[in-house]
Amino acid sequence: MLRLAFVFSVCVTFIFGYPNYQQEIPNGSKVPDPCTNATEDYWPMVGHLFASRGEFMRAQRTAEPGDSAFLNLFGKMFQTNNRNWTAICDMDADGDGQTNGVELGDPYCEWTINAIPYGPATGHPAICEEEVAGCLAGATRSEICPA
Ligand SMILES: [Ca+2]
Repeated sequence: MLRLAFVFSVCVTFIFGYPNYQQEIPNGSKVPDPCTNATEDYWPMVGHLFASRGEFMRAQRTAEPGDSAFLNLFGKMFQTNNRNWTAICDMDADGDGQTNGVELGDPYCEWTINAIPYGPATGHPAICEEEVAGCLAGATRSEICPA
């Protein structure tokens, strides 16, 4: 019975774990999807290469072991810094010249969990909306957005 409860909790964590990450960054559930440019079209899995859970799950089925998270540059930065928003707010994951804080609506890096962000998210922290010179490899719209 104890084993069954453990398996259940692991499954629940796996299925529902990612939305919890949204709560650990400002505007985590309302990051604009730069691939569609549609108003109120969001990229809920901000730290991953795929916007939707469906795309993510499909990719995981064919992933090599150790490559199943499909983290983008922001996700890797978030993970490397122990999911600490304050530590990465002033950084620029995609290299577009806008800090993560500016893109996620916390330009002064004052946001804390459960607080209302300073403003709305204006961009995706791992995808260069404008492909400027500083964009890092793996951060441009053409590299990440499905054709
Ligand atoms: Ca940026």
